[in-house]
Amino acid sequence: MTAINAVMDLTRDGEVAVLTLNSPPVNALSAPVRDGLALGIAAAEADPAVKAIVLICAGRTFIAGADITEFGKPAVKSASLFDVQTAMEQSKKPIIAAIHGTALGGGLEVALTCHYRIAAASAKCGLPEVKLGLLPGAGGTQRLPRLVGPEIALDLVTSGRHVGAKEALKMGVFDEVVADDQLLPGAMAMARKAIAEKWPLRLARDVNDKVDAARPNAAKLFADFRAKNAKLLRGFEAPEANIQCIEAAVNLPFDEGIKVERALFVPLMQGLQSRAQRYVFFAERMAAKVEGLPADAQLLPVKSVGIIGAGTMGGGIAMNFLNVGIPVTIVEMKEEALSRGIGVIRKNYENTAAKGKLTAADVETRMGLLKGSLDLADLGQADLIIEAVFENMDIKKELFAKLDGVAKPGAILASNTSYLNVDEIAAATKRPGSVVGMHFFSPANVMRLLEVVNGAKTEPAVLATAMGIGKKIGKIAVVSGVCHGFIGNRMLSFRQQQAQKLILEGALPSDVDRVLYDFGFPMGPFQMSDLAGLDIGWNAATSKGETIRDRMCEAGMRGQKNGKGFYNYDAERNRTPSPETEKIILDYAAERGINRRSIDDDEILERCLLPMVNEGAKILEEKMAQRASDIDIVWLNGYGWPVYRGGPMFWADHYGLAKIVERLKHYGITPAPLLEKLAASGQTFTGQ
Ligand code: T1G
Repeated sequence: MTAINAVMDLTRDGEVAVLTLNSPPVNALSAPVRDGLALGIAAAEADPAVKAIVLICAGRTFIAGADITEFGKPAVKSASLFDVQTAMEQSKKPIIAAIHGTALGGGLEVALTCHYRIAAASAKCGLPEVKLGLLPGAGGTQRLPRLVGPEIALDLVTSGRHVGAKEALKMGVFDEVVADDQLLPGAMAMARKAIAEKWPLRLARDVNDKVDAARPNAAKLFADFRAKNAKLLRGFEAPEANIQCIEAAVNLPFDEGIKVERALFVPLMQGLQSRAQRYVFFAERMAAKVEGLPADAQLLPVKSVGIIGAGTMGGGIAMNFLNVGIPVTIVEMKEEALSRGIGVIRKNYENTAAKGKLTAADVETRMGLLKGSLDLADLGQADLIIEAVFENMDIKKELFAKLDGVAKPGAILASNTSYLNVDEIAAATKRPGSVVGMHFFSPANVMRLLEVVNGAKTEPAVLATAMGIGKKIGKIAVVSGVCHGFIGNRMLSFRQQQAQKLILEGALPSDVDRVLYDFGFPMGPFQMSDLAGLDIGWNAATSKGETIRDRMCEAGMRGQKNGKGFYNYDAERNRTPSPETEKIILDYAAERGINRRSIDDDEILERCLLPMVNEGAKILEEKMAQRASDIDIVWLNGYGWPVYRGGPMFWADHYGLAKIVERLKHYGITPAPLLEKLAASGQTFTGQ
């Protein structure tokens, strides 16, 4: 074996050279890796005894892409990826990529430059650059469509999705798929066959039949794709650039297409959207790190889960655990509620199966792990019990006191409360150390965010386990301290307050919704209220018309569900402004002597977002969030903040903290001390 450099070894087995790359954690294409590839290929080329080359990686995965940590930093002297690929394409010996784990981005682009590709059955591949606000900048937009055709290439580069080995084989990305433990033997066999049968030095760049065939209808193909995905890709810059690269692959010779790819890559790399999305990539991983807890903190076992409450939240929460094979006992007080709740879970799975994402057997497996009960005592063996009952402190305290007598020693007792004081709930038990908040977001089986509320007495192992089980069920878990509304809802309340003021002072609900929709939110606060239902938490018996919502409910408005709310809705749920609601707003403002005025979009946006940022600063000052990027992760994954804007704190940094201080004062809002301090010192929340 020859050590080519610190990360690349070359061994020779007969006429086959094996280049083994080993650069943890994911063999990303850092400078040493690029050098190792260039030198390794040169060495194998120079050895007359070598007739074929296998490129394989050690560790958890094949190359997972460019080294994102290098982006934005001064270039170091090393071989470029382009150099490596040129050397591969000029090789006189067939190069076979042996792929396991995930061949992503530049990693797949390296593999596409090889002559042949063999993969382990569990391997995946993809071009996820679009998720970083980029495009495959090493020929992926030109080679992939030549192998799989433009339609599939468009899907892969604009979604960034990972493709399993079987699908990749069918597409034509992989040439062979072998059992996981047969990857190297399979690659060696392929290499020997290539030598014996004198396989051609096939380059993806020369395979033009699929792009040639697509060219006559290219205009329609791309127009249809753009139209179909317009809503999904709204506001993003990278997807359109990716589409243009695939268009170039269809309409231009390879080398011309590469020039288009390069020309479109650079502005994305330098743009704020990609900086935001690369920041989010690392922020998501940082959120999992809990200060004061070792990364390998001892986790408590969670082999069975108890859920109290089979309503929308309880049922959704239960599905998360059933999905990963953890048995769930769900408890309700009445048989009718229990059966309904279990029926909704089954219906959800059946709907998923109808879309082909689950088999009927999967549904039965999941349902087989679910047990219903009317007796809390049935939770006596659960490792983790999560309550999802009515948001009332007395009810929760009474329940936790009962759980104290039911749960086994060491069981974790979690509350799904969305804003109540977890310490108060914990104090209702004799085991406050075992109590933690696990705030799921509705629909709990869909939304990725989980706020893990760290009580004053929550034990580290309990906190670590809540975070760990959150990751296991596919959530992005963020630690929050105990305060009203934790991180997300606490900030949201400030946006809601301003939105209510704005429609009294002169804006209409549709103005506020439009401004926030155009900013990138999926919908504005008033459309959201209609969707959720205006009568949530409203009580006809006690309602006295004190708020605009009271008056709307008293007028029989319930939002989208009865077609009348801040908007009127037709049978297809198309919405139009509601003159009745506008009158309620105008009368309400007149009664309070408010002289309405025209309010411009900039003011609407600032008054909705800057108070949230200000509250985020207070959350940081009070240490209710570990770091500014955690606040951003909460808003990105729980409230639809557009990922290409990085999150409220990242956005604030680029809006300008000094400007924010000045604007808050202009609106009569006192800036948080931390915000003033950072603004005065020219620092930022996120350091980005
Ligand atoms: N560069 C640098 N570090 C990376 C990395 C990368 N590409 N991918 C992962 N890491 C780190 C990550 O920060 C974490 O570090 C550790 O590896 C484990 O990751 C030219 C321009 C591969 C599916 O977008 O999707 O190629 O926290 O916790 O859940 O056209 O990482 O341990 O210190 O995520 O098992 C394209 C991004 C780049 C792939 C593994 N490639 N990575 O998931 O582990 S742009 C990507 C992932 C590009 C070319 C363009 C995932 C994963 P730490 P992890 P995981």
